[in-house]
Amino acid sequence: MNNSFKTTLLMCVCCALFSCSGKQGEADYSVIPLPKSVSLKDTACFVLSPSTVIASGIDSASQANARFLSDELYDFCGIRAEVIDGGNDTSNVIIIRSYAVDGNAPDSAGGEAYAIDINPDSIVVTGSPAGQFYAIQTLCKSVPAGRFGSVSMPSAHIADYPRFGYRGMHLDVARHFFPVSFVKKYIDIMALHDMNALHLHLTDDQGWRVEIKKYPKLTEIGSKRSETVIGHNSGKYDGKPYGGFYTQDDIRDIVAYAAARHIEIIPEIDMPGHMQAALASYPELGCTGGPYTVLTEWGISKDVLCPGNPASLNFVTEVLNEVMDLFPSKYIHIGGDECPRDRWKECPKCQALIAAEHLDTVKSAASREDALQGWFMKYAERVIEARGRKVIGWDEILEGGQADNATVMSWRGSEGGITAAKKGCDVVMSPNTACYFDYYQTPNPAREPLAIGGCITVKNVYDWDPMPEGLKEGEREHILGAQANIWTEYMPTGDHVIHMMIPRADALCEDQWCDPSQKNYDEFLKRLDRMRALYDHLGYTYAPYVFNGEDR
Ligand code: TNX
Repeated sequence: MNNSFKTTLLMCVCCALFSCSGKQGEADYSVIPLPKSVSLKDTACFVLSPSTVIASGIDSASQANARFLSDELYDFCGIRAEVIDGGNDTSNVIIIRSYAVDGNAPDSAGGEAYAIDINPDSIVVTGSPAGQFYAIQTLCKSVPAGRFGSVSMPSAHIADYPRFGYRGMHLDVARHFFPVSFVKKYIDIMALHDMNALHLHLTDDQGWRVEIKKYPKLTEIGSKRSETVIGHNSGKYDGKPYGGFYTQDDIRDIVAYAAARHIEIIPEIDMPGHMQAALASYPELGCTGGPYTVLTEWGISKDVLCPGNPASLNFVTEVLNEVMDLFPSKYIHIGGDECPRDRWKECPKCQALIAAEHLDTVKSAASREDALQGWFMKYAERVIEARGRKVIGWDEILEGGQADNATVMSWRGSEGGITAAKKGCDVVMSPNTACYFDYYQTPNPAREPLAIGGCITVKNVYDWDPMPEGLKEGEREHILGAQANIWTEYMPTGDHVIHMMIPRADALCEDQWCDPSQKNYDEFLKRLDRMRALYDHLGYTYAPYVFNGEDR
């Protein structure tokens, strides 16, 4: 620390001491994710106290952000700064400005850039609505966690923008169901990490979790299973009926809550595999006609949707249209993963479709049933594109050689993503080598709650670069960003999900937001200590391993 900065700090502490009562704190702008640039100034600090006011612009977005800042500051450090809409106070004020008012926009990265100018009398936040929101997160993470009477904030200029435009987390609400209140908590944690996409895995063999008005049995029957296997498919069952689903009102509530935090919800209806809960509800949609039951153990079911049956295609059209009515997202996820071909090989209807569509001659497919999967994904793609939306799917979506407008989520390592980017498809990197937060977090599973297997430590996540090696210019632009997945076979409670999410999400968000040149694991761990204090304060059930040296 240089001398003039020490003097500044001393002045700040004195200001804080004389200006208010209660515990004094000090802000530190080394937050997670680390901003691109922080230039400290030689002037005195801004003192945040209950007499600080927040003045928003006249637009509703900056007014909403101003309120958000007021509430979050209060939750984090106990100081309530009052909001004045369109206010123009000249001292002890935090001003939230949109580009239009400022006229001096920072270089915008997908409209998510922001600047914060901290001076003794004022803090000026500038950005688009999303940029302001990330600025607010930075300010709130910079204050100390706890209950303070005042916080001195060193004068500085902060300028920041994300490396990637897609910064996601996924949540599997099918294997276990989580109430709306928990999904909101998950969104809060994502917002705190400057993420902008929540991929909700809404359907699977073990449960269908979203109300579809045209197909009421999907939730009447498909949202319930009779019991759940114990452990890793031990053959023993708990004997307890399990179920749950989101009504369409619940979904609208979740979507609005996320949108207010600049997070888009991307719904996934997994097809044509992982469909057994739907087949249990409507057995005619499967090749054998059933009967089927909602699966009570984990793994991959051979019973999948029968594309040879026109009723199945109608089902896909109608379900996707209701889903698109509910979710305004640019992307609709149609799964495409882990679809065994066994039933299709023996199904006269599927074989007739293969013949009628000449799928036995598709050269880019390894088998006629692979071509059928490709044909089916293309069908779903047309339903989605008819509404001006874009398809996203797991990397198997490339296998049939047909869904060529799709954005690919590369999960089986990075290969699928590399192949897709070379073909000119957009890609979200989510490899199971760095982004599977359902894996253990230490090399010693005995100290952890039961998980699926594997090992992905905080350091593994931090050391990963979403930009795969070996891509040329023009191909690299197709890498939209990164996402971690939380598959919940072994996570029956929300607290358990958070244990798997934090602090790996801290490492992930620096992969998503920061340039590789900014990253340094030891420095990150120091920043993480301050996040930990915040998690303690907020009562989050994070994993302790990296803090105890148990992750090696
Ligand atoms: C693979 S990733 C799956 C999921 C499982 C997960 C467990 C993907 C597209 N499919 O169905 O839950 O592994 O790690």
